[in-house]
Amino acid sequence: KSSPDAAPQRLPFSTVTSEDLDFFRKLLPGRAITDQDVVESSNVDWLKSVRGSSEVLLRPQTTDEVSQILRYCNGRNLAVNPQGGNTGLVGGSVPVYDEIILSTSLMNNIMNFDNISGILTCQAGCVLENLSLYLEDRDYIMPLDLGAKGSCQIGGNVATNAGGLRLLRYGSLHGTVLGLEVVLADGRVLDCLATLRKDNTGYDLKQLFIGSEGTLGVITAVSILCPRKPKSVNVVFLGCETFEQLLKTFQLCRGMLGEILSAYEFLDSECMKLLNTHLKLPNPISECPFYIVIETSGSDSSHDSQKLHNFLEEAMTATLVTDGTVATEDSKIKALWSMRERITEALTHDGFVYKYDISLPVERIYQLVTDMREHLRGRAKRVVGYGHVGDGNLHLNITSPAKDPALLAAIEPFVYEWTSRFQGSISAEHGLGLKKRNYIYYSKPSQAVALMGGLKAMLDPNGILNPYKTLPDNAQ
Ligand code: FAD
Ligand code: 2HG
Ligand code: ZN
Repeated sequence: KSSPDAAPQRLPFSTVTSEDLDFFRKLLPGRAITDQDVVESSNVDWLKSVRGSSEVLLRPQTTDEVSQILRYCNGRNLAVNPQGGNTGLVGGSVPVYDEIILSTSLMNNIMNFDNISGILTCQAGCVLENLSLYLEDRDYIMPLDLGAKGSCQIGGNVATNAGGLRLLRYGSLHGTVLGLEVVLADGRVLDCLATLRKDNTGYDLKQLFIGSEGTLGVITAVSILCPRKPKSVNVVFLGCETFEQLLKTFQLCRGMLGEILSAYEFLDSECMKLLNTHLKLPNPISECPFYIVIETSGSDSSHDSQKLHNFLEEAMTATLVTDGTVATEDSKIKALWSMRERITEALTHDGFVYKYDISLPVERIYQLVTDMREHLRGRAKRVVGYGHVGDGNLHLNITSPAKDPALLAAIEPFVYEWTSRFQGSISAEHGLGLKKRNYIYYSKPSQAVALMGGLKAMLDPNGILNPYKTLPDNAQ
């Protein structure tokens, strides 16, 4: 019996022939790439932790081209790896063997924006930050925001059901995505690109593809409900002594800021050291064991600052927080957000990173970090905790000078068993990809996994779409 971490066996897909290349080159003139220098960057993930050996990168521009590619590959039994901005953190976005990489990067047209309803319809390859800039000019914003915004694409966001920094306020993509266009494995185009807020005509098929990580279909277009751009935004960076105080501050802040609260994020002092050391970002306040980033977004700056002022006064008087700074102008807001958004980047400079993305009842999230530190007793270089407190989502990262199998054996399955004991999820927002696929049973019963396997078999009977990902090896 192989260990859950063992590399999967290559499944019996065909390999690409010169006839196949002729077909792709004719279909996509100049956009069927075989130059290995170019293909190489699409074979490696953002973390540089997994590497495939694909020799072909396809760059379609239209849904019809995606449809023709998949119909052909399905007929030839060629495996395909859908790829957006390649910022995924679980090894799902790059091939494992020689799967053809189907990149959505050239599918970057905005198709429509309705400035009464706030509904945006665009191709899947639009970069999140470009969509944000487009909307800001029209007094709207995207309902999601994340540190990878400059590279990740809306199709990749939907395919992973990315959470990010605004989920607390605007909810998950399962709520904000109103419609999808998806090309199925055999090339059929499923047009569920509705722009309606309400639609109960039968099963809500688009939901199946949100978070399916490229295993059920290629998302080619998205319609999404966007909130109005807030007229007033404030960001507060606070320090506190204990995680218990951080949670009490959260409760206080929910009560006192109410509808204007748009983010409640945290980092611990180990994260601060990473930011100082590797990115030379100075601590904006005095040293504390825990730091909180609070954002408010509202429509009346005097009302918002009054509320914020009252909250801060109360938090200080109750000695829940020990220090803090407030930003209202853009450049300082950005600087404070960097302290939270750039931790993932800072970690990559610290050595080999073991990354965990855990959902737990919120009062438990930091206990996992302290238990892990105690459990590892100095065997790791660093054990850091940060994340989306408001969503009960901890990012636990453990670094070591180099890849260390003994350390990994100490972390896993401890981390998964701990999470499962408290009914948590072993992947809150990053998905399962290649790296976490075999741990799905810690968070899902076998009947649920079997049903997932059944859906996969129905939609992609030859299993050509993103093989070795999401589903455990015994359900591929
Ligand atoms: P890719 O990485 O290219 O792909 C991700 C998965 O989706 C793969 O399985 C791929 O096969 C599939 N896929 C991509 N496009 C399509 C498509 N059109 N159709 C079907 N399948 C497709 N995630 C969060 O949830 N919250 C965060 O706060 C967050 N912050 C991040 C910060 C940084 C610095 C980085 C590097 C990553 C972060 N992520 C976060 C992880 C990641 O999920 C997101 O960056 C993003 O959602 C991935 O989008 P992408 O376009 O890069 O997709
Ligand atoms: C974040 O919230 C991302 O910053 C990345 O989800 C988390 O790198 C990580 O562990
Ligand atoms: Zn996150």
